[in-house]
Amino acid sequence: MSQTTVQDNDPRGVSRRRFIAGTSSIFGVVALAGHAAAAASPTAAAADVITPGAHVPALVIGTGYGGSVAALRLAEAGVDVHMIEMGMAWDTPGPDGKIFANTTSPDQRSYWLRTRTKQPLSNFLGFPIDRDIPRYTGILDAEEMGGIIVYQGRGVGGGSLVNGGMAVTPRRENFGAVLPSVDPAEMYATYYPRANQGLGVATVNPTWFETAECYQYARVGRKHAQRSGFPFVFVPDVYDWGYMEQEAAGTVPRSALAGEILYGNNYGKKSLQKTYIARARATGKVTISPLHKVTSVAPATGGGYTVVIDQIDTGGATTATKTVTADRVFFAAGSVGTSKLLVRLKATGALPALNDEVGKGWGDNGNVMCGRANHMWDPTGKLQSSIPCGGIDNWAAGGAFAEVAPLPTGIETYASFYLSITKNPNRAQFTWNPASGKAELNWQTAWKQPSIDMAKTIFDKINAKEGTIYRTDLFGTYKIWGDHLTYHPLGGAVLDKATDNYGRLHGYRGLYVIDGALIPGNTSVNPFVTITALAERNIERIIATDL
Ligand code: FAE
Repeated sequence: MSQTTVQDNDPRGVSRRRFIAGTSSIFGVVALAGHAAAAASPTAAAADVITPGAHVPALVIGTGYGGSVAALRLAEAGVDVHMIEMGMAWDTPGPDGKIFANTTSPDQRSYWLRTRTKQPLSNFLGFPIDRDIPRYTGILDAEEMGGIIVYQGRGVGGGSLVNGGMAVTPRRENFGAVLPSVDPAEMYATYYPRANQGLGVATVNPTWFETAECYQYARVGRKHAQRSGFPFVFVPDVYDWGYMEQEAAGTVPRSALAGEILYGNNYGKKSLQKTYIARARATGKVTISPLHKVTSVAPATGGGYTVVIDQIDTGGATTATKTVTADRVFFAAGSVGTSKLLVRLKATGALPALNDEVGKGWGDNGNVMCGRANHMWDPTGKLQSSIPCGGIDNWAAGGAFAEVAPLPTGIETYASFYLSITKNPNRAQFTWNPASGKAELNWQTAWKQPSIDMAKTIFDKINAKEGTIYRTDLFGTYKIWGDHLTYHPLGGAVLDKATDNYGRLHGYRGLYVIDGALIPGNTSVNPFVTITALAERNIERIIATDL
């Protein structure tokens, strides 16, 4: 049963005028100290940074999909919003003239506070490919959570900075298992279309696809899928497909065709910085503090919440600790970030009335990777677009949806590579460990076995048909399955369990979850369109009834 006790912190006690009152005067211009000044934008970001003692009508923790939707819609409704983001602004070019590092040459910009890269594909031809890098607040976090490495984007834009942009709406017949308490009719009529439009989702031009050199790998993937009787589907993306065609024609600087993806994309991808966040900033009512990390949220005397924030430098050290107040707080720190915060705040007495569902229902979207070694007459191409555009749909029969993914090494590898999303039933839980002072996740590596079995329903059959074998050199020596990681963390503050059916946290009025933590572990396809659509649905209701 959900606990529904409500603490005496109802922001409805705060007058509507105060809630909607401007905050721009409160956010004075402060210079970022030390390294942070060089990392963040010297202009907009520095001017926006939150000051100690500030009062904020709506504070959003995190700038990924959920946070960006909340910020835009609140601002459009007249509410001043401040977004707190632990990562960098990613709006200033480095010494090479580019904002983001290339996948083939990782540098300090590539990883979040690591001294060595942690590449998802750790080996090539059996040899380890990780290398030393300077420790820095880089863009990709490879967070080691015991039995699994959870990859996440860090910076203004969250996961949209590092992801493949694959923007997939689940098949309607699968939606009931994805979000059982949500009416599919309203999602498919209103919120999925709104999300797709807001994100700028589109599909590759099928005519261009047939001859594009950079999609030879996808055409080989399609041929092999179809010869084994599996449907191949085009997968929409937020990449600017017209730009990619120009990249191929050699008329613009290359981005997808230069292998950019995991460490950011310098040109063609429509990350949130170019869509929701740009629109939110354009309202004049949204400000952002990069390199700021929320560490505590607790009821404030007199209503609203006290929020404690560490400002950090690009070495990860705290340079200032700021305490501010907010009438409403939106947790949008991503599935892992939101879950860890809530579990800690409940256990350590800051938010004791959160219910026992907090931390539960976490899943990895069934992610598992593998490669296949093709025959010499099936080359996959030296030039590969880093943006996948197709997948193999065996969800109904075998519980797997496999992206035909690139292996943009710049050389012919004769390899086909796949990221499968599977119907893995295992769910993990975050709990607070007072001894280590950390929220821990009890996922176990062996829990990936169902995912491997489901992916094999596709690839065993293709290998048998084609007379090919699995690659064993990409994740170690003689290791077929990339079963140690996920790109798609989901759950930990599940909708209608830890929260009500619109993301309002049980136990506290004015606290909301609005990110991937709401989704119970699996979306049957890549998750960000569903995260965005659910956020659109929930914020519409919250604005209509709570403000
Ligand atoms: P998210 O985008 O993770 O944003 C959370 C933000 O909160 C981050 O910017 C954090 O730095 C920040 N944060 C965390 N804790 C704090 C704190 N305490 N204080 C301040 N800020 C904090 O959350 N999905 C797809 O649908 N298609 C794809 O093609 C795809 N490819 C992917 C490839 C990679 C390599 C990765 C890592 C992910 C991929 N994903 C993909 C997953 C997708 O990016 C992810 O589901 C969403 O970004 C999650 O959105 P949220 O709003 O939940």
